[in-house]
Amino acid sequence: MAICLGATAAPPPAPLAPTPTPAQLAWQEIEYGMFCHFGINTFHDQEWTDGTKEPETFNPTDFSGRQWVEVAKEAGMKYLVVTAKHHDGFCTFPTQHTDYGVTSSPWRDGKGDVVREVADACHELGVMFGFYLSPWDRHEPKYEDAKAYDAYFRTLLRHVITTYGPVGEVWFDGAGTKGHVYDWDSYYGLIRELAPNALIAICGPDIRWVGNEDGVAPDTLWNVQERGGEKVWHPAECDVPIRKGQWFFHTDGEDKLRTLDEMLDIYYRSVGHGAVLLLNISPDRRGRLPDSDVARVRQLWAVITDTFRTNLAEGKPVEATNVRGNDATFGPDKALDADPATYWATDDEVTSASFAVDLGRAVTFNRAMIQEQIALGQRVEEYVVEAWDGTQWTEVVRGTTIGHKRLDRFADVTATKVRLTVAKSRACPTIRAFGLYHAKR
Ligand code: FUL
Repeated sequence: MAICLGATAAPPPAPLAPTPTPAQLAWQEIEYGMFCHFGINTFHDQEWTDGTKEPETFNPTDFSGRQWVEVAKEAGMKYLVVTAKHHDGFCTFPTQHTDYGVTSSPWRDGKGDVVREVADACHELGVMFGFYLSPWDRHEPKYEDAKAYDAYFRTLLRHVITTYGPVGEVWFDGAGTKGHVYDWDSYYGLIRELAPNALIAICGPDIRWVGNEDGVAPDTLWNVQERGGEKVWHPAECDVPIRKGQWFFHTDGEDKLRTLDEMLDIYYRSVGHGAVLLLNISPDRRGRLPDSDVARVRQLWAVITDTFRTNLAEGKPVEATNVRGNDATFGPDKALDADPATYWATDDEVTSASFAVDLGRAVTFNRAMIQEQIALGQRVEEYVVEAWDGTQWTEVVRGTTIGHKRLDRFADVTATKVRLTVAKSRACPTIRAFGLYHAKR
């Protein structure tokens, strides 16, 4: 059925609560970041040291935090999270509050500062800066006294935020903390006071852990979660090391480096499932990202940009079974333009609807991309993509949630028309983008 669009102005759909905060929305938009685990462990071939390794052993030979950020930027990553302190308690930034850190090391005569160089490069190159500060501390004697440790931890938090900000993300790891009671609310309160736009991740209210270290989000992924009987927007981050099982550098780790195909699979199953990907690359004993890992992330980004360069559906004629208020503002062509602000929407009572794109000729594709306008809340529960083979519609792919972005992979399909159906939705769908692509890999 074709819809004749009138000139009446329809109001936009009411947001479906809960919705993301502006900071969450901006973070979901950037999709992809770099994690860097670097500290005393780097020099001991260990994932976790116990807080007794001598600070003298920390001595990178050719440190460049800037190189990390440059690689991140070149390889499509829009934020970087650096370990300011891991479970061993070793501070990679100078502080008078402990002598267990870079100041006691021979590196740059005790005047080096990992976090400074990374943060400065981030700010200069426009990469969002984030830091990891481990609550669990195996070195600090105050750890035995929960209250005293809370005060120590807040002091470090305050120092890092005020010295190196603006901060986009604070990463609180839950590992090792069983049995210890932290005054989380006081940590959150301090962050909100000093860095109101910073997102608190993992053990925190703004970003949730996806639940594994494989870089994979489940097929059905809701941003909305139940927390203490309340529905909240709590988007998922997929943190994964590029070398299997190794967050820190190991001298024999090169054979653990994931292949390009494995990395592509991770990308499609994290970003492509509506989550954010935080990919760890461990700086080596030089204090630089290993050449092989750098080559891998560059390859990955080259394939991604090549694949998604040309949207074969962009600007094509399209008809929908329903358009909100018959208003062109919400027409299905709004899902086929490159404008992130516009979207196709239906009338409030219509929670199942389709649009069909006329490709004008037989076009071959093997990837589909769908985005919801999540500023208005996450809605779609089931969708179908079908192709017209000249006689009938055949299903190409069927899925559940979409969220910020859904990417689907399938074998080559050649069709003259393609149809997107939202089969089930929690409220009228708001589809921001739809794309078809032909990937070579
Ligand atoms: C885990 C930690 O124990 C690992 O060492 C690493 O920091 C990873 C990101 O989180 O819980």
